[in-house]
Amino acid sequence: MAGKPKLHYFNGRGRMETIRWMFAAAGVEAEEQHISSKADLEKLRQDGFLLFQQVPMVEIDGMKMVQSRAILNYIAAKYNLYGKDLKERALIDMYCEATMDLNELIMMVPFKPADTREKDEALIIERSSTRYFPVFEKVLKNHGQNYLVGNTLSRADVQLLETILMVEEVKADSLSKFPLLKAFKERMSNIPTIKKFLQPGSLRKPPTDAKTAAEAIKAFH
Ligand code: GSN
Repeated sequence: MAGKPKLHYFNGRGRMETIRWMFAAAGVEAEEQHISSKADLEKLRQDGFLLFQQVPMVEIDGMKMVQSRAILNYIAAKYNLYGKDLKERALIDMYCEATMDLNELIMMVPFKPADTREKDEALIIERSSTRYFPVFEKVLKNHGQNYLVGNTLSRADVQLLETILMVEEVKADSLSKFPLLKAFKERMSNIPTIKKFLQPGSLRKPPTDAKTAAEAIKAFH
């Protein structure tokens, strides 16, 4: 049997967190090799393991994969989280790109100057409540299924749940006007593989604090 996928990244969420989520949702156990200094990153580069000199990098199936989207595409396709045909995949891609736009807004906040925090958070609240959540609420209503696409779990569900939880960390009652999304969140959080990931002891990382952000900046800049 092939070994566990190995995730190379700093010990924080960043661009690896969605990959951690995707493995967890697929029920695949992964292991982590943390980059905690410039020397750790330099070693991976010297060894020729980083195609574009960047992480995330995931060792999987004999490959050293980089580019977070490429990695997610591979995991989703491998573990049947990517729809049953091209049109389902197209929808899944649109939903995922949208959640990623929102996710990225949140992901970057700890790396910005502290004095813009209020403005950054206001934008997240505005974008989620006026641009993204109303659309997903409508998708759930019109589609009438437990999942966003088709009638089975896809990466779109996983990525939306991840991002909902991130928005709630900014504003706890963010779903108050979105009953179907609230029910979606409960349903998804209770899928056994996901439930396990949400419990302590999983590879899930806490929100990036100033100390973790400073460590990442030191390693990557
Ligand atoms: O999605 C991706 O994996 C790439 N398009 C971007 C990867 C990236 O920016 N990696 C950063 C660290 S994680 N933060 O976003 C990185 O490796 N920076 C060092 C560098 O020399 O670019």
